[in-house]
Parts: sequence; structure tokens; C-alpha cells
Amino acid sequence: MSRTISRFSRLIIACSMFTGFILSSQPTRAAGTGAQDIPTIHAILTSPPNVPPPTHRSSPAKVIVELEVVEKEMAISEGVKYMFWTFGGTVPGSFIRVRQGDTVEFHLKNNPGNKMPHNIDLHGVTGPGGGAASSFTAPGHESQFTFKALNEGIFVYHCATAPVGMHIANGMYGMILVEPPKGLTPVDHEYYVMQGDFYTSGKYREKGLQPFDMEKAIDERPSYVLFNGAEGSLTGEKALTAKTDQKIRIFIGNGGPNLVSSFHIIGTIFDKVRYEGGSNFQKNVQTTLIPSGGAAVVEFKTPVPGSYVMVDHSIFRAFNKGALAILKVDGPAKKDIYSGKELDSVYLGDRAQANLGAVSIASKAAEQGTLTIQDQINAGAQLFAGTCSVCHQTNGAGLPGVFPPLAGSTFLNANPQRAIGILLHGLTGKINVNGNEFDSVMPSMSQLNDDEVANILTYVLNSWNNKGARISASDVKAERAKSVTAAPAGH
Ligand code: HEC
Ligand SMILES: [Cu+2]
Repeated sequence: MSRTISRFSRLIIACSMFTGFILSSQPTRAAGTGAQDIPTIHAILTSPPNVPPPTHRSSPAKVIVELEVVEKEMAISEGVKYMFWTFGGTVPGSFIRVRQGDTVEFHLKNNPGNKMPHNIDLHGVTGPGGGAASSFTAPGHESQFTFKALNEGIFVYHCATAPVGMHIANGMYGMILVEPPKGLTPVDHEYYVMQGDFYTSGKYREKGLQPFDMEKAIDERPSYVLFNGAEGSLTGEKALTAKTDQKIRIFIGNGGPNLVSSFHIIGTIFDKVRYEGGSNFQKNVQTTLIPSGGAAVVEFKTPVPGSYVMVDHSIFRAFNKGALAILKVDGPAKKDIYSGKELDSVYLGDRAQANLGAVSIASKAAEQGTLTIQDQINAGAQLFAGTCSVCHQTNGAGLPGVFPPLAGSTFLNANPQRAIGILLHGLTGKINVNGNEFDSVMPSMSQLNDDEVANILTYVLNSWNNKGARISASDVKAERAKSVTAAPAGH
């Protein structure tokens, strides 16, 4: 689970491992720089969620930054691909760390395999365009410009090549930290997280390679709102980690292009927030606002172990567009502070799973035309856990008088195909299940795609003494095609 670090910094790490140094770059004397003979240093760049080590310097240096723009296809969600444009091969781009007073010699390279010209506007630069005009670079070329880091703070950088919104929407943003002269106070963990909104022509989680949708972007109707560029980039095995009582610092940015983030970590209170990335801080904060093209530094620790869910508290974005990440804190229970009984699954939904392995196996098999009923059942089991079990319970038994049982359900087994309509349109009114009357409301689950509905129902129909039918994605498609205004399944 080693996280990828840019080629350049891997080299540095390799060197420092051999020489036994901690991660820090080797200063050399700059030849002939005139009056000020300051050391020249190659910046260590890291991929998210990693942050380069502190500069540990008490005086300014000349810092060389080499950043390569790479256009590449990556997963934006399970079974969903997107052509990202990146600074350093990741979304967000490589993290840069310098010190106030440093002179930064910036090299922007545009990979020869790329199709588009790009440039960079760093919000930490004082000068027109933040570097944009001087860094405009065609594929296969390299630009160089130099700036002095006058102000300390955490700053967003982004591409500013027309159409600017499209370059940012495709993932072209990252952050540069300009340390104050005395550095930041030491902590146990520093992490790098950035939110972004994404506009695919398909709906949320619609499978396959999804093109960018300019109209949705202009209308500010994202299909995804994500931390670190992909759904699940910070959950399961990739969750951020810490131990109880450790000090955690997160550099949290927002690339936009459109949305403002209401950043919150469920179950923690930020001890300190450097709001808007500035030099003042606020104490004891629940939710902090991160403007588009802005950032904050949040610091906290937690004495209580468990999974902490990071969200954009504009909450549909978290549960229906992907803006959800996990911080896993290990350590002994602290019953005096919190009694226990974790409710992760309620918050996480289908993301509570470490990864949706069975779901991706099923979606690959469906693409290749080799989908078996067992693939569907496995995938359906994972999806049921997050989508249906809150009401119908993990064992399908339901709750008396409130949620009808799916286990051995006379209602379900009498007409399995009818259940497709129930999932797509919801169900209200009196029904009789296993001799008991229910008169309640099931909300529409129409956010599920055709494969998901088919797999969930196939799982349900083949579990808990149900009679074993199989539902296909084309059955669901046909049902969805019928007018949505048609009455839901009859009782
Ligand atoms: C928010 C709670 C809730 C969720 C989530 C939910 N249901 Fe339901 N479901 C209900 C309620 C309530 C009813 C009964 C509605 C009525 O009384 O008309 C129901 C009825 C049903 C029925 C018909 C009755 C029966 O027991 O056979 C089926 C089938 C069903 N749900 C399947 C599902 C599946 C599959 C999912 C997940 C995709 C799901 N439900 C998610 C609340 C829920
Ligand atoms: Cu660009």
C-alpha cells in the first residue's frame, strides 16, 4: 500500500535511505549568484495524501521545483474511468513545500504524450497571473520562471489555460505550502487532502469511460464531488491513519472548479483551524468553509479510537456524489469519553466495505458477457449492505410493524419482477407480507444503476429461503424506460 510519490522524490528517498538521512534534500552552493550566496535545493514533491517533510531551514534558499503535467485515464469510481489532466500524475497534483523568503525556480514540463497546452497559476506567487503567462507550455515542452515566496501560508495552484474551468474540472490543481520562517509546530501526522467537483456526461457511478460534460459544468451540476480525485481514494485500505492522542494536521484544499466545501470530520472537533489558509487561527471548530481555490489547515487529535468520516457537510455530496473519506484511529478504548457502539455502516453506506471487489468483478464480467448468477449474488450482497440493510436489516428480517421482511417474503416471491419497480419508484400504501400488514413508505432507490438493481435483487431473491429468481440489467432497463409517472407496483 505504498503510495506513489513523484519519480523525482522517489529518487531522493532512495538516496536518503542509503545514506541514512531523514527525508531532506541536500543543499549545494549556488555558483555565481552574486551578493547572496544561498544554497540551491531540489524540492521534494509528494503525491496525495502525503506531505513533504518540513524544510528545517533557518534561512532562505533557492528551491528548484520540477513538475510534469500528465494527461491520463484513471478510475473516478468503481468501474468508471475518466481522462484526468494532472500535475505530477495525481489528483490533486504533487504537494510542494518551501519556506518564506525562498526563491523558487519553477520548471513546468508538459509530457510529450499530452494533447493540450497547460500552464500554472500558483496562489503563493506575487506577480501577474501567479505564473500563468510565463508557464504556458505546449506538449513536449518545458517552461521556467522564478518567484520569491513573500507570504507564508497554504496556497492552491491550478492550471489557467483556456478554457480554464475545463482544465480545473479535469483535476488540474494542487497545493504549495510556504512555511513561516520558524516552521510549523511539530505534529505526528501531516496529510494532504483536496476536494473537487467533477462533471461526467453519465450519471453518478454510470460505468465505462465518461467524457467531461461542459454543460453540466457551466450549470454547476456535478456528477461527483470527491476528495483526492476518486471515490474511495481515502477509504478502506487507503484510509488515513493515526493512533489515539496523536496530533494530526490536514492541509485541506478545494480545487473547485465550482463548489464551496463545508469541511467536517464526523466525531471530532478541530482544536485549531487556520481558516482560509491565512495566519490567524480559530479554535474549537466543527465545520470549516473552504472556498473554491482556497485552503485551510486543520489540527486536532482524538483520544477515542475508531473510524472518523470526513465529509463535505453539504451532505448529499457525501452520500450521493462521493465526498467521503476515512481517518482510522487505532488505540485503546476510552469509555469515559465515548461509550462505544460504532455506527460506521450507517454513515458509510456501501463505502463501509474496504473495497467493492465483488462489484467490480461483476461489472467486468458483464462487460465481457460472462456474468454468472453467482457474480450477481456476490456483488448484490455488498451493495445490499450499504443500501437496503439500514431498513430491511442485514439478515433480511426487517423490523416488525415498520420495515417488512425480505426473508421468505410472500409478497416478494409472488412476483419477483414487480420488485424492480419498487426499487426504481419506491413503494407506499398497505401491503401484506407473511401475514402482517405494513402501511409505510419506501423511498425510491433510483440512484442505483441498472446493474446495481439487478444484482441487489438477484442477491435478495437467492437468500434467506427466497425462491431463487434472477433479474438482469436489461429487465431493469426496460422497467426504467416505462414512464416514471406510472404508478408503482400494485399491491
Ligand atoms: C428507508 C428504508 C428502506 C430502504 C433503504 C429500503 N426499503 Fe424496501 N421497503 C421499505 C418499506 C417501509 C417497505 C414497505 C412499504 C409499504 O408499506 O408500502 C418496503 C418494501 C420493500 C419490498 C416489498 C415488500 C417485501 O417485504 O417484499 C421490497 C421487495 C423491498 N422493500 C426491497 C428493498 C431493497 C432491495 C432495498 C435496497 C435497494 C430496499 N428495499 C431499501 C423501506 C426501505
Ligand atoms: Cu491545463
